[in-house]
Amino acid sequence: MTDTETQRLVDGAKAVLKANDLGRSTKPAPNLYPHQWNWDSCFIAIGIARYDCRRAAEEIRSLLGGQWSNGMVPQIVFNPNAGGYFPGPDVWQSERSPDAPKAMRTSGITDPPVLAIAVRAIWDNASDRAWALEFLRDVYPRLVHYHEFLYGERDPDGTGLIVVAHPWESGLDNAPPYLDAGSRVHLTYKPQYERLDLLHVEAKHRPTNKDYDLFIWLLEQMRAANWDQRRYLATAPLQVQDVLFNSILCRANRELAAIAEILGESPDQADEWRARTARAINERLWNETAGTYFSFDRVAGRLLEDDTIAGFITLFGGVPPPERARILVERHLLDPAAYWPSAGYPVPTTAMNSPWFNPENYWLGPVWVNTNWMTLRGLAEYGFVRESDDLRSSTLDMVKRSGYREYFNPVSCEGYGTDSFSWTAALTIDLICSQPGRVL
Ligand code: 2M8
Repeated sequence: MTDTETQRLVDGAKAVLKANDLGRSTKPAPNLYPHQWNWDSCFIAIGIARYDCRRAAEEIRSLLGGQWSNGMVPQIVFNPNAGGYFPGPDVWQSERSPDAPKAMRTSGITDPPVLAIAVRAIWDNASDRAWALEFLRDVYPRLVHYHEFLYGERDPDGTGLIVVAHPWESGLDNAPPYLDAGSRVHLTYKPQYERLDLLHVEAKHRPTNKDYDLFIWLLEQMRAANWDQRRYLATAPLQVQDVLFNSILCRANRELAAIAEILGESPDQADEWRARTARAINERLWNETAGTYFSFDRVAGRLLEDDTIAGFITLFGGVPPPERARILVERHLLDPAAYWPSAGYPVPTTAMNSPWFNPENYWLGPVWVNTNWMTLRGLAEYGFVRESDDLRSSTLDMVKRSGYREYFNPVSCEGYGTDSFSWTAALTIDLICSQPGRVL
């Protein structure tokens, strides 16, 4: 890509983020997602930190404004000035829980825990060290509290494997493991609701009505328990010890330990959490025959052997020993029939040779910039530098060709979902800046 093309990509990305700016937070997209989402804001902050650390810090402070008193950082912090999203605050009714914040309304579940990773990125980019230290000091106890929530309330076996209780908590809502585990959930009634997402995106690119029935029915079960995590988990019909979520948590613990050291606090707890979760992923989620990691269905008591991108996110988490990393990369990631199309765009979110694969539908196959971003960082850290560089180039090329779309066809590169998608824009900036010798 020429310097002019790269500059155009950066300018376009900044324009998307500016247009989606709500003041102290950024909505993921202009119409489809008008509130603040947890992991979206973390990726957004990582991109914005490349040119405006104070604004990136505001993004995080705004998200933490929605933190519950039990430590949970919710998946959505609702913007009181926006409607048009289903399920909105009146459906979630977070106020049923004494733990929910009083000043604002949020959803009642969490999201993949990218938070400490974003905070660390702000520190790494800040030139005003005194200001950055103040920022770390301010948010650090709340990051610890969030991780205490995950280990205290979402690790019923005490193994270090956190349970995801709703497909929306996984971030990969209709990915095969959730449709698989979801197919065993018996919906005791048909929930009544009206979808709004289909006003903005074609149905064939979004989850099905059947998937939404599961999403809403589960929401209603959790709401009936007044968002009491322990009470709900005791009989929860969907419980997944998710590879992607737990791998991100390993990475977040590593960054949390680094933040602790910067602040002169003890890193021991974060280190112990990281080691515990990494050990459990290696002991319980690795499948020797397949040569990859799978999520575990805690209700059915079995691995969800659906081949998805989640296995590669373990690299970002620093989870696999070198020998397993080599198997993951050489046998799976670089397989042209599965994840690395010879004339196309890696990395499809579901293997192309999986029966679930659909190149146009949401998390069932399209390429997403955030999963590529995590995968290529993991690759570089495990020494697969050329593959990481190639993945960065193809990801940027994809955005250059099709715009700041939500997701992309791995073969044709066609963009789907919403346009002007914030994390695509933000991580495009970060990918450009992470090239050697490149500053904005
Ligand atoms: C998508 O999920 C939301 C529910 O959280 C939705 O479909 O309404 C997912 O891609 C999720 O990972 C993402 O955080 C969210 C906002 O971009 O959209």
